[in-house]
This record gives sequence, C-alpha cells and structure tokens, in this order.
Amino acid sequence: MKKIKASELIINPDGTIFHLHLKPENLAENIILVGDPGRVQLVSSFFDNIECTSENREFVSATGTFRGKRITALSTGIGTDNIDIVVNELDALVNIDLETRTIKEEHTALNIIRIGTSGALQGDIPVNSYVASKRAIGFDGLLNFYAGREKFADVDFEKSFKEHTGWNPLLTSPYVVESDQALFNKIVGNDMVSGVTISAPGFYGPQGRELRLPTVDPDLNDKIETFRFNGMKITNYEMECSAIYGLSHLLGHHALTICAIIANRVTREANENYKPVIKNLVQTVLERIVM
Ligand code: R1P
Repeated sequence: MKKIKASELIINPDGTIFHLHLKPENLAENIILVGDPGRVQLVSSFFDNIECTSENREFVSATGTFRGKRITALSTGIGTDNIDIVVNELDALVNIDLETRTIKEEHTALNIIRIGTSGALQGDIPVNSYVASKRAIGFDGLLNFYAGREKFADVDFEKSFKEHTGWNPLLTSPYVVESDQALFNKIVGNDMVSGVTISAPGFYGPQGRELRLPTVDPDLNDKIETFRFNGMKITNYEMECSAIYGLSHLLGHHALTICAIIANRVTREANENYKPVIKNLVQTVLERIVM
C-alpha cells in the first residue's frame, strides 16, 4: 500500500498532526468549527466534561461530551486557506493511519458544523437572525486546485451568476458547493433562514468594503443582491463556508454552516454586541446534534 511521505503529511514528535496538534484519539466525529479561538471556550462551556484540549497558532480545540455525546470544538481562524489545513488534517486524523502513513480501508465520515458570524446581503434578513447555508459560492478559488470538483459543480448556476454580475475575468472563477442534506435537515429549523452564502477571500475589497482603496467593481454587491436563480437568492457573506463544503464533499464528510447575522450590508445596520446571539446559536446547534 502507498505510504504518504513525511513531507506531505507532517506528524509532530509527540504524534500529533502538524497544525491542529491533535492525535486521532483526541477527535470526536461531531465537530463544531468556529473562526475565533475564543469561541472554543464558549462551545465547551456547555459540555458535561472536557476530555482534552489543544492549542497551536489559531487552532484551539476542546473535546468533551454534551449530554453524553462526544463533540470536538475547534477554531479555524479566518479564511479558506486555513480551512484547507483544518479539513485535510481532520480527515487525515480519521482516514489515514498516522503510524503506517497509509489510507485506511474503512472510511470515517465526520459531521462538521461551522458556527460563524456573517453580513447579510438582502435587506429583509435582519441583524441577529441566523442563516444556514444551503449552498455556498466560493470567491476564494481554493477548490479549483483539487481534481474532481467538476463532478458536483452547478455549471448553470455559475454561468448565470457570472453573466448577471459581468464577472471580471481578473477575479478567480466562483464555484458553487452544497451543504450536506441530511445534516441540514437535522440541524436547521424554522428559526433560521435557508440561504446561499458567498465565501470571500478577504474582509474588505473582496466583500465590497471601500476604506481608502476602491474596488474593481463597486456595483458588485448590488448585482449580487438582485441575482436570482431557480428561486434562489444570495443571502450573506462570510469567509470559510465554500471551502468547508467543497473539501468535505470531496473527502466524504458531512458539512453545514450556520451564521449569526451581525451586520446588514444593504440596510447598513450592525450589532457590535453580538455575543449573546452567538451563544444562543451554539446552544441551539448542540441541542439539535444530540436530538
Ligand atoms: C471576519 O471578521 C471573520 O468573521 C466571520 C468571517 O467568516 C471571518 O472568519 O466568521 P467567524 O466569526 O466565524 O470568524
């Protein structure tokens, strides 16, 4: 069987995986991803007990149980480049034997739920509401580096979106990916908006924010707001969902993203004191995981 070389899969001297600093036994099959390392403590504050913790760079984790079910809370930091590390290393922890460096015969599928913050792109999505991403549009280009993504691309959606926005060819071609249907049905309730989320490769220009630098297309957010495809409209911006969905799909994991809306880019409203809104979302998701 093919051995994965040390340069391709780096294992630390203590047996933990390179960036996440986790051993296979430290990881639960139900994983809550948060961007902010400080939110790991918020998630684990609901746990019955904490079994282990880890910390390296922006990757902080805590594994424990919530009402008897084993859950890992893990921070990703910001951006899809970090998600490339997180999802590949999570997958390696369960689907690669780190000692023999070979791919395991039996595949383990993880449930990966991102709980994040986001900006709404429709005037009727209020600040403090929750948007569950039914699908995501990656402005980041990460998935274009992986073979096989064309198998699940919604080419018509992508073409229609590019036509509607007059997509600037200097920008990376956007890719469309879906959440896991079963996980979506289990976790998403009528207290959440089902949406289409854009994951942007930056917070300012890539989301149409102009401070001192103008963007190449100052009307892009207006065009995004008016885009419609088979009854779908684009609901929100954040920075990780597309890569989580795309890599999870390619690697055989179940993924879902739910974000608290902390700003509305159309009405220009924002809630700077959004922590209780996130806390409520964390509790809601944990309760639905164990249902
Ligand atoms: C930007 O401020 C960060 O906040 C959003 C974006 O996706 C980006 O990571 O999500 P988190 O609150 O989960 O980090």
